[in-house]
Parts: sequence; structure tokens; C-alpha cells
Amino acid sequence: MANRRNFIKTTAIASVAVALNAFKDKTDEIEEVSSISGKVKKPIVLSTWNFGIPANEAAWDVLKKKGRALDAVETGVRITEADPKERSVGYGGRPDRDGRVTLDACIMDEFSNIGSVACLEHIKHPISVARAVMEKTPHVMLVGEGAFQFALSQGHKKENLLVETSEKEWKEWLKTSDYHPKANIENHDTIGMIALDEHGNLSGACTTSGLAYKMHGRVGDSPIIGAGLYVDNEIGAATATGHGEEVIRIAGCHLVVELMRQGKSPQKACEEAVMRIVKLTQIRNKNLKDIQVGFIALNKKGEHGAYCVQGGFNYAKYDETGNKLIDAAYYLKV
Ligand code: SD4
Repeated sequence: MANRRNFIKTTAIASVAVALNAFKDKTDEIEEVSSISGKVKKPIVLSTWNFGIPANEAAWDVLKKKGRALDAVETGVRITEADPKERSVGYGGRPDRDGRVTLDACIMDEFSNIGSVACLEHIKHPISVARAVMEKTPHVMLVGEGAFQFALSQGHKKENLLVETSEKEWKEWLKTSDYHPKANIENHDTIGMIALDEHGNLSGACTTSGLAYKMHGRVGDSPIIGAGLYVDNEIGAATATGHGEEVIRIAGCHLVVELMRQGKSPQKACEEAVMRIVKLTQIRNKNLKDIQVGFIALNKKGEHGAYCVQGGFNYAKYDETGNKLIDAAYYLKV
């Protein structure tokens, strides 16, 4: 450790001395966290809601073969995207108020490469399109028709994603057109997945059809790096579910990761981010009962945490002890 510290200090002095010295103490802390390999719990994967269980299974198949966290999270969330019975992600997702299924997704790897798509229609696997944006374009985000054309160019097929049940429900909804997104509908929303692989690297993926009956063109937090997902391979990763507008307002997942950088545990970091939402809801004179947001987080040591505004949010954790659903602790006790 001492040698390592000396090395860091020497390097700092030799290169950008002024800038790095300002952050020297913090750098030492970060190195300590990432260098205690004996205590790191890995691999581990976390994902939101009940559908995290089968998604984690697929991710674990990659992780247990010493695969890359990036491949694990993409493989994992594709399971949910392809399932027509999951009515809030990918194929089978509920439509917007015009009856159009529009999908949002993003992905982030251990090198801080990022890719994202928003308001993408007719494509079953937005997460893989997001990955292609990351790996094959000079950009980080494509939306709407541009994202769709890019998906076709990458070999994705145009498909009808509106399943019969969703169409029936939407037609029923049109009779009142009452838009009040509720918390925890059917216990599943966005799937956000974060993983730490055998090599000690972190990645994350997040994919959703967004809030049912949203305005056409509405984009939530899920495809926005820093809001619905954030990964810093030196520190940790976080992903979110719930009312995207509230997550975007506090740049939620970036906040969770920055709180971990300041030394907070993943649990404390999630709690503090939720408290920021609670406070802003009061300042804005809105009713907290109408809001649900949940965060899950993982740090470089493989420690995890989760917290949400109100009860009902759960997440799946797969590590060497198995694949389990865990109820997240929550703020609003009434
Ligand atoms: C969104 N956060 O579009 C997503 C959807 C979700 O509960 O998780 N809904 O705002």
C-alpha cells in the first residue's frame, strides 16, 4: 500500500502536479478502495424489480465465465425487453397516449463509454441499439426516427411492439385520458441493471417503455446518462426506476455515485439522493404520495444498497450466495 501511495504521489508530482495535488487525499482513498482485492465481493449483479430475477440469471451466465460486466448487463436486460408479458419494457411495453410504443435505453461501460437511444419505435432491443451507438458512432445519443434508421442499419428488424393487451388497455384509457402515473404499477417498471465482474470492472444498462400514456415524444430518465444510470469504474454504479421527471431533476444516478465518491456507502448514497427528492418535492409544493423513485447502487468493493420514496420497490441481487429478491427500504411510512 505504501509503495502504491508513493507511486501515486510521485506520478502526481511528475505530471500535472498542481491539479492532482489538490485531489491527492481523495486519490489515495480511491486507490485503497479498489486495491483491497481480497475483500471485494465479485462478481455481483443487481437489477430492479421482480423481473430482475430472470434478467440476473442471464447476466450471471456471463459473469460466472469471467465475462465482462458490459456483456452481462446487455444480455440480462435483453431478457426483459423480449418478454411480451412485461408491460413496461421493450416488446409488450405500454404505449404513449397516441398508442405508440416508444422506448428509452442507455448503457455505460468501465471506460465511461456511453450510448443511448430515446423515443425509439418498432425495435425490440433498444439496449443493443444503445450499445451500437456507443461503439459504432461518434455520438452518444440518438432519438426517434434517427435512432430507428440507425437500428435498421445495424440489422435490427422493424416489429410491431404493441401487444393486444396493451392496445386494449390503451383504448380503455382513452375514454378518460386521465394521466396520473401511479407508483409501483404491477411491480415492474424500468429494468436498470448494474454489475461488477470478476476483473473488478463495473458497467450498467437501463431500458424502459417509459411511463404509460405519456405525451408522444416524452423522454424519461432511463436513457439519460447521469439520471437513470451512471457508472464510474473507480467508485461505483447506480441506476433508477420510477418517475423519470423527478430523477432527472436531481441528476439522480450521478448524484448517487458522487455521494459514494465522498465516502458514503451505497445504501447511504441512495438514501441521500431520495432525501433530495423529498426536499425538492416539499419546496415545489407537490405531494410526495404521488411520487415513486427507487435507486440501487453498487460500489467497487461489491457492496450494495437501495432506497426509494415509498414502499413497494424491490430489486434482485445475484452473487455467490444466489439470486434473491430484496425489498428496498423506503422513506414514506404512511
Ligand atoms: C421513466 N423511469 O420513463 C422511467 C419509467 C419507470 O416507473 O421506471 N417508471 O420515467
